[in-house]
Amino acid sequence: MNCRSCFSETVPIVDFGKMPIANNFLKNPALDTYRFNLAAEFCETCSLLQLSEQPDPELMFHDHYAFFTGLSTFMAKHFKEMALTNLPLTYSQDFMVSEIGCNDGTLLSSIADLGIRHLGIDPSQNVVESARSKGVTAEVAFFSELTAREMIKKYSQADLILAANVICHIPDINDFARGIKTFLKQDGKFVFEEPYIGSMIEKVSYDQLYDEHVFIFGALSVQSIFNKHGLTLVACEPQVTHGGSMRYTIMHKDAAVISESVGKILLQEKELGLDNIETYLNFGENCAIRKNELVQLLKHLNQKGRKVAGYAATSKSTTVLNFCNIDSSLISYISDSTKEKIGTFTPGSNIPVISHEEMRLNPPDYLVLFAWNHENEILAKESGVLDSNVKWIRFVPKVEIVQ
Ligand code: JHZ
Repeated sequence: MNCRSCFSETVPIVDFGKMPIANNFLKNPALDTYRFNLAAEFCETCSLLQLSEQPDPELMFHDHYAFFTGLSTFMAKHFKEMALTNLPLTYSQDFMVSEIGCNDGTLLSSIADLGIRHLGIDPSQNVVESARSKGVTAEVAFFSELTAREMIKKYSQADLILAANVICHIPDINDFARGIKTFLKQDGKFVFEEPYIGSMIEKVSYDQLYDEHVFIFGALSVQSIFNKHGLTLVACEPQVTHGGSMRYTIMHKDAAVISESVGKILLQEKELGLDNIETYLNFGENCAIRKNELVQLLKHLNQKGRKVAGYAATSKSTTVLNFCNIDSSLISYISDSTKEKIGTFTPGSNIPVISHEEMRLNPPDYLVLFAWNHENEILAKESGVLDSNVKWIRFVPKVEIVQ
């Protein structure tokens, strides 16, 4: 295929096989018929890791999107910090903050509470309604250059544009970058954070790859994407969220003051081989090893008559369950806190999703931690509530029973 950013020929690195829509949690699994091939390719020219095929955006983002940002207390605090630390010390009355992919308004509500002009943009109607209920001004739209023009007409250009775990969902990345170029004031900042390619490679967290995540970025690829559009990377700040993320700050080239962090992270990425195809081919092989280790452990526990369930019906779990061919014979159910997911089945693998309360009433022997990225929050929350005999299984950064 050709790279979505620079159009060079890409190299296939891993193929996970047929996949359903990751967040298609349905009460009637017979209706879950759509499948696409989940595979990743690497562009040696601009170091961009990308899916070779992505379903139509409308199949993933709609009026019943099943993910709500605010369900993690840790993430809610993190986004408050992201919103507030990026505000300048002083700003005029017409200062405008926009968030692309505002979801349920968890981040923007901190801006709205300060009475600052703001605008959330998200393609999923139901989460936008949730944002509006928090006093957040939000529009239902996919962000693009055209959307940017429409938003400027209706509101204004933005001084600060924020996005978290969103840009990696947008396949037409050049149109997106043109949209930022248009929407961002001349001295404005675009700050976004995403799961980091270095962490995914290091931890073999292959479950970061699913339909919505068409890209996994690093500083090398981000710099290349925005440079083509008169914008530039001015800062990189590593984050602990989602198993390792990177926060990038982008400005118009003319206004940019570039921090030392950019050179430092770019150099680090080269030293780690994140611009080298061998690193990615090796990652592809490691995915197969991880799959085998998890399946062997689950089969072994099953043969010993142990009851195994899952904790958190994440989007990421759809990749793990389908790639590893795990169904309800190996994992009886998965418990989750999202009310929209309870009573449904996991896409493709048809494992029932129940509430954590129901799980705690009749707990299994083992719980596979599908939200491994929220391990600290979840283990702290469950200690003292969950039967202390229940053992946790993690599969990132390696497959093991947590001691
Ligand atoms: P979590 C989503 O991915 C989708 P997911 C999206 N594409 C993305 O990029 C990331 O978020 C940011 C459950 N849970 O955050 C609730 C509990 O049950 O890893 C959700 O179903 N108890 C936009 O889905 C799921 O986990 C808890 O205590 O992989 C969310 O998982 C917590 C913290 C979560 O994201």
